[in-house]
Amino acid sequence: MTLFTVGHLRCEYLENPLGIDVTRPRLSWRLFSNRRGARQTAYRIVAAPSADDVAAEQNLLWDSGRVELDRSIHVVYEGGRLRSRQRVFWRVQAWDEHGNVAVSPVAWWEMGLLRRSDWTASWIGAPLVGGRWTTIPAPFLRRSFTLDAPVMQARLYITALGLYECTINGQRVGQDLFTPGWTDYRRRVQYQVYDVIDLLREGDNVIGVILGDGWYCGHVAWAGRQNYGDRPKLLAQLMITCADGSTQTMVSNRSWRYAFGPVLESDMLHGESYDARLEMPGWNMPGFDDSSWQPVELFAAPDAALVATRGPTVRRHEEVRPVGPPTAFRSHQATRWVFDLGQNMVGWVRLRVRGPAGTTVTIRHAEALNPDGTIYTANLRSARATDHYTLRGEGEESWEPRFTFHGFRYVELSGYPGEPDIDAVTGIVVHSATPPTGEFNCSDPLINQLQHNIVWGQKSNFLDVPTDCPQRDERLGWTGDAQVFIRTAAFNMNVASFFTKWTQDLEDAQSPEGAYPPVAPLAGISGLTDGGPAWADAGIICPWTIYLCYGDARLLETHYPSMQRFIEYLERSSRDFIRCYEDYPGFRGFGDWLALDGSGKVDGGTAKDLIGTAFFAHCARLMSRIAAILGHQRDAARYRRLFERVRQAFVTRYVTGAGRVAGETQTGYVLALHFDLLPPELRPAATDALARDILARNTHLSTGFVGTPYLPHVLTAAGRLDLAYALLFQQTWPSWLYPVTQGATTIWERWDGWTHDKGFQDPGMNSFNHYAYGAIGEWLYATVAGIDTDPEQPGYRHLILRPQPGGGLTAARAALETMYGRAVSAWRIDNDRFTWEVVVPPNTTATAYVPAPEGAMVRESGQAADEAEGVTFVERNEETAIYRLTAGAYTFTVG
Ligand code: RAM
Repeated sequence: MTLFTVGHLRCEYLENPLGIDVTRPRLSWRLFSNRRGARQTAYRIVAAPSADDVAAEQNLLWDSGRVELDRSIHVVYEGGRLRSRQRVFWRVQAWDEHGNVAVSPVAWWEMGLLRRSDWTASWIGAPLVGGRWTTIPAPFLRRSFTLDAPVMQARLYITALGLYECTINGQRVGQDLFTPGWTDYRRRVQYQVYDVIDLLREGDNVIGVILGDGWYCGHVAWAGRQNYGDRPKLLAQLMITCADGSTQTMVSNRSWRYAFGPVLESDMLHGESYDARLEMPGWNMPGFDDSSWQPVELFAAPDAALVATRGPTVRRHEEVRPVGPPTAFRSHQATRWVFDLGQNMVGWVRLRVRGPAGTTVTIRHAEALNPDGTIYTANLRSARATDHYTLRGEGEESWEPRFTFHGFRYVELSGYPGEPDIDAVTGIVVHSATPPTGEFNCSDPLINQLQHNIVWGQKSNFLDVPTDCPQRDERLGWTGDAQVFIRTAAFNMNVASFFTKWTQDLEDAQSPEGAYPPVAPLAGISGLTDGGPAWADAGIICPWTIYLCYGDARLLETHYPSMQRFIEYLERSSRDFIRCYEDYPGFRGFGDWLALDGSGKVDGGTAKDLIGTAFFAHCARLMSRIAAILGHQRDAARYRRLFERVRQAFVTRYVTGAGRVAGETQTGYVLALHFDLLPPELRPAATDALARDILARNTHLSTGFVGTPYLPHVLTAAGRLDLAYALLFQQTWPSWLYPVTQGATTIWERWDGWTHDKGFQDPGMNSFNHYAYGAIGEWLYATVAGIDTDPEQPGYRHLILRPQPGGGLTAARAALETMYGRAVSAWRIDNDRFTWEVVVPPNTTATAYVPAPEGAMVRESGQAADEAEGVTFVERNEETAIYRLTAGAYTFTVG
């Protein structure tokens, strides 16, 4: 008998989360077994106030009893009502299909501060405010306090309007960056919770905080400063229990003092200036004389909800070293040293320098080089992206900024004393800590580089919110871009909690009329409240995608009323079901953004009303499915009817009897086909027209942000896999591989961001790190390698394993950490023999499509596939043999 174990316990996607405010948290676990057919038949969860209680099964807060279900994800806690600060320990027993039982290790979660009245701290800060375009130095805040007994338990509840970096007795609290994260601070402010017991000691202690402007009052996009408020403010509450049973709460209040120190300015877009001569050694340690510091100011609490952090915080990840020594550009003014890090990235550099006190080193950042090798910064627009470090003048100095980030591959130092060596600069990569889940590779090095670029586009733009780009004066949570990329993102990394947080930002940004905006969080950068077709629709597409990939029905439930308001808004604002009709008085959308379809327009030649109506139909249909999932059958029927009507309106308006779609653009055909808007008999003609257009352009796509993501899927579904691969392998622009052939290390915003003939595209809008076109990634995973979800059993409860080799590839492999465990699909072709290794995670099943021409023998681990354990023959057609698989590892061979 093979053993199985149960583990990987998660609460709301997180391992032992400290400080959540979900009052009915969901619990998930995994079964581990190599046995074919391993599955859960029953579970029992017990929860108690301590790990010992859980082990002894006493004082239970909840005993689910034995539940005869195979469910192992998102099981809702149904114990007693959870209080602020309560910690709950839990474990699960699981029974497998043979009746064996396994017991998990004990896990826990801890509640944050659930009521406003739990906060006794006050909002504090310094008096300087700066202006719309003028920055201020970062205030340093401190407070000392004494503990009369050893500490038993200590929690810090902390947030800011702006950014905070907190230390206790000189040691940094936690590893999170850019906390408390970006929300619409007028509505919602997140707080963080830390266990700080190891930082405290009996006797004198000091808590010290540096405040940064961040998104709250620093520059956001092109809007200047102070978009949410005038200056940074802190709210902190340290709650301590001592060994003698006494409790002490140390809060931010009038007794704190502030001073300005070495951080002269710090702005997310423009950079940080630091004068090490102004450091205040020991400022965050006991014994420091703060008599010259001033009492802080007190501020009224903002009229916003204080909520626990939902998403993963931003963390440091890898470090990147220059690929070689810097190139020197000497002039009479200064010598500029240009380093190449070899990778377009997001974060900052750690500077190493030695020299006289008062010397200022200027650090500039760029994504590209001019032909003469100097840095190209025109595409940063007004973002200065420049750090300054002024030396203390003592030995080797090492410095990193703390409240800014840059998007760059090249670093320019000027004012550097002497000649910098290669170690003068190290790139520090930061992004939201979304755990990596996916791997994709294949036999073609250019495609592997494309996958690399997609992943780096994701790392670079998942910085608390999904941004369009990380370098210029923009860096906004563009809804269209997020919608386009979310599915790919969910392959590469676990983005469930990242999007749980951001879909709330989206709802917070919904207009009173029901429209979703072009960017979330709202940042006051445009008067637009409606993002228009394919942008606003993120409000439905994103929660739906998280449901598909993680089985998260609660996210749908949470946003259901908001999504309903959106659909009603579309119904009201369309005319005869045509959305964004020609003389529509509101915003008609961004069109097929950045399509190079020969129309010469930035939004492509596909009519906005056509795009609008297609997405209206798509969202109505998704809503009908969502309503059914949530058990709202009447709504489901109503949205289904709505879908039918919009589809009818689409056909009447845009489709000829010969299957031509108005405007004859690729995107028009792609939307009509992908959203299933055409009468079945017209699909072949529409597919032919699409294929003809692609060939007429010498096998090039002409799609922009809207059409591109669906294009390969449409071709695959229509039996034109050959053409999908031909486009994938196309190396001249517009194509995915063109930037790769030009040495790109991330995804470009534009198909022609740089070309031999024209050089750089319009610097007004030319990012080299924009993930939207990286949406091809989902096709690589799902079609080339062959791992896909089944909407009927989401979260990879049932997997669709369907590799579709082509394009001359001889091998491809994908692996994916699903909620249930690791899935693998890896195929190779040698000497006409097809070998396919798959892994189906425990407690899941799969449908496997083995590419096998009629008559070819399909084997699994050497024997006839139909006879293999765990394999059930389903059906066969000319090209494929279809099997149903239980959990386990399999090796299929054909030929
Ligand atoms: C650009 C952004 C984004 C796009 C919008 C319409 O400014 O970079 O990618 O969604 O425009």
